Amino acid sequence: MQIEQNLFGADFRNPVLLAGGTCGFGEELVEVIDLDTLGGIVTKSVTYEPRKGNAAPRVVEAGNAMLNSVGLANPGVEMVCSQKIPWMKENLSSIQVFVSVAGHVIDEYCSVVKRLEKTGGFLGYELNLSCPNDVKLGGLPFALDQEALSEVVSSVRKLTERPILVKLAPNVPDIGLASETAEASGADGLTLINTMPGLTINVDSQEAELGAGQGGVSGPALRAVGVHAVHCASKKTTIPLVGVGGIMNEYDAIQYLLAGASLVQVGTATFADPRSAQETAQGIERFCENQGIDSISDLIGAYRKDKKTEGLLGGVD
Ligand code: RRO
Repeated sequence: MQIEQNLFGADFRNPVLLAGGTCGFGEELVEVIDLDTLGGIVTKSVTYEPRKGNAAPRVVEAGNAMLNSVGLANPGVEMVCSQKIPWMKENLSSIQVFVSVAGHVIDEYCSVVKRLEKTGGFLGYELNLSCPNDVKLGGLPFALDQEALSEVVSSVRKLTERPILVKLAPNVPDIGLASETAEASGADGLTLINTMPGLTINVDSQEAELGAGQGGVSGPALRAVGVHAVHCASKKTTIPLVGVGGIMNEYDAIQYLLAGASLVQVGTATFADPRSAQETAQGIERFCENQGIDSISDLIGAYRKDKKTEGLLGGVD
């Protein structure tokens, strides 16, 4: 049973990564899980200056979902280069690391990437163009504006030969179009999807439950949105897709693979059980063995090949 893949010029021992913003830089989790059992990790998004983040509470429950507004809290690129990357080099040398990059303006993305390029010691970048909680931005996240999306991706493309994943937002009119734009601008892969803007209100105080007011919805309630986004992107692009949103176990992950994702990320589930990603990876392997599937590549995009969905009702998605 072959669960390993070579993508972006690198070997992934299995298709499961920890999602950006849910595992820091790996240090907090190393005590609890064996990170070497994963395909890789995506770090917390890194900005040029350190950011304290938004007012507490930053996380609340929202039905079958979680609502967060962390507000991009991170130590800034200098500290990441001097402390976090050396730690990751030493402790995560056998898994693939993507550094997530965020910013208010295109120049900030470029400055962060230029600084990280000088340091090295990781595989590639995930450009976070879809954070719903960046209050100072004053405009739309880049992923919600085709022109801004294209400009930021092509600007960063000029600065690095490392693989660039572009993390897109669910709340766009046409995720297929956003995917095409990101690919045409130089993305090597797409991460679909970030959280969906949401709000919960305390009925006694009549105030928002989150300190920042609104936040981003993640967890099981987001899963079908994510699987659909991957499916739409897979019809419009040829680059590898990374599925994220509501993956709690191997069956959820396999839905993303069937829809066309080559890799998946586990995020919210890690908060409930730090071993979720590890167990999901083991579960995928077990599933394939039980089903007599020789290679993970037989699962990836298999939904598209399903004759039952072709030509029905004028093209059912
Ligand atoms: O830090 C956050 O509040 C945050 C980020 Br950067 C993101 O990309 N998605 C999200 O739900 N929260």
